Amino acid sequence: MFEKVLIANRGEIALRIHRACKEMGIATVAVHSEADAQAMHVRLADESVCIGPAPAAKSYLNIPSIIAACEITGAQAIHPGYGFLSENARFAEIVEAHGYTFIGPKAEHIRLMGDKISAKRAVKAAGIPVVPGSEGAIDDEAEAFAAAEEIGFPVLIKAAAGGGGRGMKVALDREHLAEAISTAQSEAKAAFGDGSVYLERYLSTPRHIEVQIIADSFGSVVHLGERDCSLQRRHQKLMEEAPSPAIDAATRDMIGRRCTEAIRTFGYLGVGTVEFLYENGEFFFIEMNTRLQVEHPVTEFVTDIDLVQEQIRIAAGLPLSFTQEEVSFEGHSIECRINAESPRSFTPSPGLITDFHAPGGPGVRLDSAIYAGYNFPPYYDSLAGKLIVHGRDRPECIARMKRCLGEMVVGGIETTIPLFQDLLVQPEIVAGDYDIHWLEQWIKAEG
Ligand code: MV4
Repeated sequence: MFEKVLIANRGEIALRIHRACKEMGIATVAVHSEADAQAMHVRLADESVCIGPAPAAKSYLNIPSIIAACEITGAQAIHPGYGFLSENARFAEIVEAHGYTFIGPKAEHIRLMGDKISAKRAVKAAGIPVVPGSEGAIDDEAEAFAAAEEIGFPVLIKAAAGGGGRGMKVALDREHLAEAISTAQSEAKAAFGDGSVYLERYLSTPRHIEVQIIADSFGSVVHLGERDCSLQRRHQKLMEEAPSPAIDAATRDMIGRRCTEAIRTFGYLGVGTVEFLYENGEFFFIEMNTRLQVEHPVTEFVTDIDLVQEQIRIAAGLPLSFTQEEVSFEGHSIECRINAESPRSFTPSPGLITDFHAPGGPGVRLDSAIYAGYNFPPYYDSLAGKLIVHGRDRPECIARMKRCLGEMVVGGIETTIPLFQDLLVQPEIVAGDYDIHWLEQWIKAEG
């Protein structure tokens, strides 16, 4: 096992990784920007290294600085968290070339899944159901029209290098296809340096269901069930839950098996998330994420598995500490993302946190790096914390979340806490009856 791990991230996820390391007897190295000298991840780590100025491009994305921090401190492995360098295949290769271990999947799989066209081709060949669409990239208008006629309108044009909703265009009919394709291609070229696009049938009212998988270097691949991440605004998830209110045990077992069988054929290593749209009882693959995700705690609550400790074990060449047969799903879990934002306009609200009180009690977890007296910086994302609760069933879970939101105090800045208090009494939320558009429509209607 590693003796020292460098955490190439900040905020709540840096604390999450630090906690896993300490419980495994591993020393931690924090890296930080000049703006983050007072950040909690720096205070908790055993050692810290300043890696550059406030802008992420000069610090948390600064690969030479991070490698140098490893050399200076003698860390043996790097955990990238999520965001920043976590899905950068080149970074994973550089880490390994310098003799350190990248705590994550192999560079080849990060690269394969980073290109949405190659990802879709690979998972389809491995037996996972995908959204009907073009076979690969669209090169010219004739190809686009032929594919769209077969798929049927409306069609969605997606960028191969996009993902997470970036670089998508809807074409409602034939008349708008050519223009939508050329706009999508030039926008993709400008944004990602790769103008490749592909076509898919547009699913109008799906849910976003994602399956957590985990694989070790001995060929064990296990699924940990699904999360429902349909409640999002502008491709930013706000509330997630496990299990999905729309999925029963037999369906979970079916899609979970399809995912593990596919991932086994790849020789994949570490944690991964297979993302689906789910509509009228059918799953359609959209993307695979090759990182630990923000919403992983809801899976940890219902499975009682520590995903970060398992990631570290896998990277150290140890086997998974459980088999598929040993995984069971207990109760229900919900996560609310407490963002430093206005709860209505979602404008960022950085600044001095004057008061802070954490909710607690049975089945409650708060993953956060804020504290009273902390100046929440304007340079990074607005996630101030994740409030995650577990209950015996969904009603108990909702009641517990409401109770916790009422206890929690974050003074001096605006947060999304009041938004969740309004949301959790809506009949559709109470009933679990929502799709990927529900939240934005509700926000619009609420004004
Ligand atoms: C789609 C879709 C409808 N049909 N693909 C957006 C994020 C990216 N991961 C894929 N996305 C979508 N792909 C087809 N063929 C609708 C979306 C989508 C969406 C997906 C998941 C969660 C929220 C969403 C919000 C708007 C659109």
